[in-house]
Amino acid sequence: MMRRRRVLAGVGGAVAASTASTKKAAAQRARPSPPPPPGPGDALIVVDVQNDFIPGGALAVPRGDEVVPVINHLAKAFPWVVLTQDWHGPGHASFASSYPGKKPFEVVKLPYGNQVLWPDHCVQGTEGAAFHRDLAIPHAQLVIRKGYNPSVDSYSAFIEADRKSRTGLDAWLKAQGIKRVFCCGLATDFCVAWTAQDARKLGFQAVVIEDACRAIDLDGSLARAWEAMAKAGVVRSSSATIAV
Ligand code: VGL
Ligand code: ZN
Repeated sequence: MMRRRRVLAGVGGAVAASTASTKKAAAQRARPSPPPPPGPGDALIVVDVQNDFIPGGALAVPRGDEVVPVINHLAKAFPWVVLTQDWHGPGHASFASSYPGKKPFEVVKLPYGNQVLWPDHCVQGTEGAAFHRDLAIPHAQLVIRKGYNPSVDSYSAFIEADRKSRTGLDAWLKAQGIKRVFCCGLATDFCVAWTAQDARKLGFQAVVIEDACRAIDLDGSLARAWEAMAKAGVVRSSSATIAV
């Protein structure tokens, strides 16, 4: 019995070892290959790298400043670069200060659905709405401003929160023959996630460069955003996979 068990253990060990190596090979096969290098059909969308989303700003994203050098470098690989700018008027519908008794990060119901209320941020023409001073992408061709409709927010660079109004970005990208967008910037779980998902909805391939983003992560919003992006077919990638 003892002997038999020992033999079995020996066999089991061999099986375990071979299973481990098979598993390793399978993991290597299953590992998503890095996206092909950027070419003429690719655009980088740099989302909301604005002072108010940087530590010290009105709606600071933790470590938001760290994306700036990563994005500056990455942008050199892309023939097309779009910058987005959150651009609200004073008294905007997404500001807690617009509702007596409401505080930032509470949720209200607006005609188009639930709206998270934010501290006043990215008010048109203010220093908080300006791009981070170190953001350096001189070849960026387009700046898309969003959230300027007083009664409708817009996390997405494509479609406002009413899910109807368009910013025009879709048509511009298509006019340039762009088929794939790489998204980065602030914040991963709001404006980056919505932009990437709408890109898929509008027929583009979409990649999010994770280390070129930072998140707000409000009540699990980051995990939910990655789930939703995966479901929409957004590829999760890192700047290390993109040759500059
Ligand atoms: C954003 C909240 C409110 C963002 C913009 O850029 O992710 N988040 N406005
Ligand atoms: Zn905003």
